[in-house]
Amino acid sequence: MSDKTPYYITTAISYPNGKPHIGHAYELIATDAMARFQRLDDKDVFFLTGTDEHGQKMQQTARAEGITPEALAERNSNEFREMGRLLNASNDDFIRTTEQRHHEASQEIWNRMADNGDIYKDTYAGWYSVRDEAYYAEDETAVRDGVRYGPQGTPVEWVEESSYFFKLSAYGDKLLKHYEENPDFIGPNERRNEVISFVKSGLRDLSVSRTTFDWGIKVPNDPAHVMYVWVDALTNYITATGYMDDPNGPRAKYWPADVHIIGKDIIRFHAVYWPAFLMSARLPLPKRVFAHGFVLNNGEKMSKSLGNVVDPFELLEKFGLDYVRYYLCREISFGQDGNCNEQLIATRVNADLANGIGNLASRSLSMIVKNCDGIVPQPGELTDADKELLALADGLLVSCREDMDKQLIHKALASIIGVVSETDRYFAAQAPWTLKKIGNTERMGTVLYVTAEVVRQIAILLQPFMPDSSAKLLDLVAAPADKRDFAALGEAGRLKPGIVLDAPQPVFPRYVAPETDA
Ligand code: ME8
Repeated sequence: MSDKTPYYITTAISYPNGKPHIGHAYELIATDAMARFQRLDDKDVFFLTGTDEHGQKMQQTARAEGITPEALAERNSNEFREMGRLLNASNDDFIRTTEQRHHEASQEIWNRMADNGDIYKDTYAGWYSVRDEAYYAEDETAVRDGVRYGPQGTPVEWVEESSYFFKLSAYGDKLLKHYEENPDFIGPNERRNEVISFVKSGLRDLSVSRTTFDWGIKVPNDPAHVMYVWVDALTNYITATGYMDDPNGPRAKYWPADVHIIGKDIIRFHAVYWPAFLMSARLPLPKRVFAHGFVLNNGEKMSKSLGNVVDPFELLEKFGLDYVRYYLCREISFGQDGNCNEQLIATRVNADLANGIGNLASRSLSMIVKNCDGIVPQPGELTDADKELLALADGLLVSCREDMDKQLIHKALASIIGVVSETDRYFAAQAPWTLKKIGNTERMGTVLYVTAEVVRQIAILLQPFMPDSSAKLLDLVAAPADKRDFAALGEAGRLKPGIVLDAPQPVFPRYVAPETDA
């Protein structure tokens, strides 16, 4: 058994009623960067993603396409899996809610909630949004042009049927107490405040089964009912750990999850319903739920009718994976909405990568190759400037860890890139080319050594965000395979004088937009 600390991180599971879009790609990339960061930081990581395949939306889409929901789910779930492969996602499992293991876990959690006296049968009458798969109170809806819409702008329909209910109303105070005692349970703060005021406004019991369609997990002992898709969907996080089946099983150590990464539109399900279900089933609660913002184009929601949809697959073709990963993690403040389009990506990657770390690595390492026979020089006595720069690089891990623990991935990246800028300034001020000209080869060697050492550390820290390009950067400084994790940062893994470097190959080429026939 591993003596590393377990760390469990999840994305939301996506509805496979269509192909993956940029929002799905964004969530997976960001969560992957967090999972990779923790792995490099010596945690025993379990990273889960998958597809949410039941519910009325799936059934309706399948009907419109003239295929079965099974076939729709199978086809699009494969698209999501393929997207994960193209994005270099390092998830340890991919769950599909149509799997047997998940049916069993969902029925188990249902039985536990029922055993606790929290499930009763009645009749539901109210508004339902199929697009959100959500029930809304009348005062959360509004009529425009004769159509009634829910709070997320999706149409709602009147539903009236026999239904099981979950006694959510009994959990308001318990939830508020939990938020109070665990201030980090919901992030960012805007979402925490939103959830608290929603709970304070009073919770009504939740309809948790449907009889007017059958594409779902059957309610135990009452097969005329299928579970409300969110009861089943949220349970996926625990299904994958096998915790309910065997609390000592091989993956049970991962429950409770360290963090669920989700979008802001589904915070209510994760921060209200999910903890209430778990309290009722007497299961431990996840430690944190963090909601990211939406990916927009010039501040506008992407939509087919506006013609402003940014397709993640096209971006990958144009820019290559690591530029897309970098852009999304760096430019959009995680937790806020942000923009994504080709112009913005080009500007950002050229500034930070081609002109930034790429240029720095190539200038400093090619000087070692040309002037030191490719041998990493032995540094002479360090000046204050050298020491200050090394201290900056050595200090990055602590600040990045703090940021990543709060899911502030953009902030961690900004501070890494900040050290690149400092190193650029150092390199320009120390001017090793002048030192060469005046014959001070020892000082030149020291400056090149210090710069290459910072490049090494930057490359290690960039791995979670750009795994392939960072590996190439680490090849350039001949970092051994077992010296690429965070234990090799700082003093412990210092670049070894005397090792031989090859002529640097460009890792971050400048992006030039292809000519268009305008
Ligand atoms: O909500 N920008 O699935 P989903 C950023 N099945 N994120 C976005 C986005 C955008 N433009 N659009 C969607 C579901 N997302 C449920 C989840 S979890 C137990 C069940 C995010 O396919 C969205 O917020 O509609 C969610 O976190 C994820 O993509 C999947 O959305």
